[in-house]
Amino acid sequence: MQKIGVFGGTFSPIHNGHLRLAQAAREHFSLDMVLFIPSGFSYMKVDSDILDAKTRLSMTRLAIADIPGFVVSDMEVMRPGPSYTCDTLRELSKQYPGLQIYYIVGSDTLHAMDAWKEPEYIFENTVVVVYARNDALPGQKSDELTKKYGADIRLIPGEPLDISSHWIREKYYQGVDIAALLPQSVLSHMDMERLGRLRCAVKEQLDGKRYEHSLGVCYMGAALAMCHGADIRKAQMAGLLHDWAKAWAADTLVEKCSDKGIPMRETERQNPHLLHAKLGAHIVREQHNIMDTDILGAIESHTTGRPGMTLLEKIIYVADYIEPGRYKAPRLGVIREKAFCNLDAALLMILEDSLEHLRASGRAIDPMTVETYEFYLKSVNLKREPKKIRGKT
Ligand code: DGI
Ligand code: FE
Ligand code: FE
Repeated sequence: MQKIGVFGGTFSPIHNGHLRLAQAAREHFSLDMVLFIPSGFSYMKVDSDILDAKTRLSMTRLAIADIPGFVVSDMEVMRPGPSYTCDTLRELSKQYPGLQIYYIVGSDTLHAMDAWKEPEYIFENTVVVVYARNDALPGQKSDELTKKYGADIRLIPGEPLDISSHWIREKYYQGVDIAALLPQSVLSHMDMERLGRLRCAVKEQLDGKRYEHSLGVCYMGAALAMCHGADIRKAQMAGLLHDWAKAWAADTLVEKCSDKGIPMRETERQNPHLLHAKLGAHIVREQHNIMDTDILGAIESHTTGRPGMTLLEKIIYVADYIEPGRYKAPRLGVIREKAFCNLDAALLMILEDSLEHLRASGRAIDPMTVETYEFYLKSVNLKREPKKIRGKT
C-alpha cells in the first residue's frame, strides 16, 4: 500500500524546520510522498500578522520546488470558509483511494486536536505522526488520545523543532537577518510581497508626483546599496516610505507630533515641514509594522541628516537628493557621480549646497543640518590623503 504524508499548517512562512521534519518523516516512515497543505482561513488562529493565503501557498510552492517527493496542494486555500482537517482528509481519501495517510502534526497541535471538528474521523483514518516542539512535548497526550479514540500516534525521531513561523515573522519585521532559517526563494518572495503592499499604501498616501519621487528614491537607494554593500531590501523599503508624512499640512504635522509625544526643536516648530521625517518614521512603525531600526533611522534623518549616520541613512539621504526625477539642484551631475564612488563626499556636497540654498532664500537653518555638515566636513577631510608638500616626504 502506498503511504502519503499529509502536512497541513499555516506555513506563514514555511521554514527550514518544516522541511527538515517533513524529510525526517518521509525517511522514517518510508512515505512515497509528503503533501504540504497550507491552510486557508483558519478558525483557530487569529494572529493578525499571518500572511495571506495566496502568499503562503506561493511560498510553500517555492520552498519545495526542487525537493523530490514533496508536493503542494491548494485544496484548503481554495476551499471557501474555515479549514477543517476532517474535510481535507475526506477529500484526500477520495482523491487517493486506498492510500494510507500519515498525518503530520506538531506536538502543540496534538494537544489541541480534541477540540477540532470530528477528531474521531481523523484518528480512525490516519496514522498521526508527531514532531516534538520545544514548547509542548507530546507526553501524556498521546496515551490519552490512543485510549479515547484508538489513535495510532507515532513520533518522528530527531531534534525538537525550536523555531516557529511566529518567531521568524517577528524577527523579520525587526530587520533581523533570518536568511539561514528559510529558503532564499521564500525570503525573497516575502520581501517582494511586502514591498508591493507598501507601494500600494504609499500610492494612496501621496500625490502622483511625490509617489513617483518615492519610487525614485526606492530604486536609487537600491542602486546605492548595491554599490556600497548595504542591504538592498532595507534601502528599497526606506526609500519607498521616507516621505510618508510629506503630504500633511504644517499644523497637522505639529498636531500629530504633539499627540504622539514626539519632541520638537524650536526650528521644527517654526518650520513644521521638517517634521515629516521623524513623524513619518513614527507612523510607518505604528501603521505598517516596520520595526527595523535601520529603516526607521533612515526615514527619520533623511531631511537634516545627523552626525554619525549609518550607511543606510547616508544612502537614503543622498538618494533623496539625486533620484532621477530631481533636476533643480546645482552640481547634480557631479554629486550623482560622487555618490557611487565616495558616498561621504557626496553627502557633504549635498549638505553644503542645501545650507547655501537655505541661506540664499533666507530660511531658518535647523541646528541638526549644521551639526551634520560640520561632522562630515571634518570626517571627509580627515579621510582625504594629505597633500604632498614639495621637498618634503
Ligand atoms: O521631502 P523632500 O522634498 O523629498 O526632501 P527633504 O526631506 O530633504 O526636504 C527638503 C526640504 O527640507 C527643502 O525644502 C529644504 C528643507 N530643509 C532641509 N534642511 C533644512 C530645511 N529647511 C529648513 N528650514 N532648515 C533646514 O535646516
Ligand atoms: Fe522628505
Ligand atoms: Fe524625499
